[in-house]
Amino acid sequence: MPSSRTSSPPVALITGVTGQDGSYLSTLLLDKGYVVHGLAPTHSFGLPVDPRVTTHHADLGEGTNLSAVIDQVAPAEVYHLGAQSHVKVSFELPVYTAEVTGLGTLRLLEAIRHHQARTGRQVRFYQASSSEMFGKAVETPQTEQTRFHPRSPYACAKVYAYWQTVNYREAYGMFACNGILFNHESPRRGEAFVTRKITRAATRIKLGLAHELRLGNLDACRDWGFAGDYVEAMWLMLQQNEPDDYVIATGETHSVREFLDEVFGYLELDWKKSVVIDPQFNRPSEVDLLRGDATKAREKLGWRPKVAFRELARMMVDADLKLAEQEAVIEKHR
Ligand code: G4F
Repeated sequence: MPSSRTSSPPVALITGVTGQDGSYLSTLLLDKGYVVHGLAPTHSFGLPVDPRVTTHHADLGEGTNLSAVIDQVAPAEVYHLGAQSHVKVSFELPVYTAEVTGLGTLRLLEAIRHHQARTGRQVRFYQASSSEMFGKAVETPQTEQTRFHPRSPYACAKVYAYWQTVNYREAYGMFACNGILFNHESPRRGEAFVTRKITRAATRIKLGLAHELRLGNLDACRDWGFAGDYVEAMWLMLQQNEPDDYVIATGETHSVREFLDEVFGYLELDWKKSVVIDPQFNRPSEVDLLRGDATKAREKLGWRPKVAFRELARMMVDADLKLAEQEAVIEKHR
């Protein structure tokens, strides 16, 4: 049941609506009968937004316009997905990342707190926390109790946002939840992230559109799940009686090398013939191994992942093969 207790459809606001998660979450909420509003930066080059979503051009760097949008939309639920979310980029833009990913969350929480005080209406808040906060992980698998050791400006900003979310819950009684999501991918994943970079390149190589794939550290291990499954967990968190924090993960870990094996193997190619190791894709400090334990989410939310590693890799390859085929047709007629 959506959290709104009124008879009119519940209203949700999604920040970062042009991203992968924003795209899947919009569809999920629209299918459940929500009125969906989305926050998109004016300069966004993201995914196309479902035409049933009302978009607002507001920026996480600017508190006044966030307040204006919250007051105008009067959402029952806010899903805060907007961020500078690329880990490697955060080393190049640490202050910008702190502004958007860290302070942007605080600005939004403040806008919601003032809106609640003015109107007396409760707004439920979801914070997109990240497994990157575990960083140089002190234990495996990681749970809600695992101590954070962030390894990038991005992860530091996410730790800040995590604690602000907890603090607004404790200090002001806000219904605020952290979803600590491990890596989650899909055919809609941005091409700068390693899984999609690999499936795009491998399918283009298959069709003779490319010959080389330049990558950094192949030994890094991640707990990769399907974004479509993970947005369901976000919604479930906001439907509970009490706000809380949850790890969302598959419980399996695989290296970048294994992802290459899976993708190139499926395409009957040998990745060793195409992959070139390029240090420009290494990070000044790396997160070597992440694997999450989502027992709490399973027991309290009834959530479990539906798509496994192999199926995920193949789903992405199948989608990118179609894209590459379209590119090949365009090439041919050039
Ligand atoms: O795909 P990645 O860039 O994802 P990363 O850094 O784990 O972060 C993603 O997941 C987090 C958890 O959900 C999010 F919070 C975050 O916003 C983002 O969505 O890199 C995965 C691994 C890294 O260890 C990286 O060093 O792949 C390694 N890698 C090796 N070569 C590469 C490359 N990563 C990228 N992006 N590009 C490469 O060429």
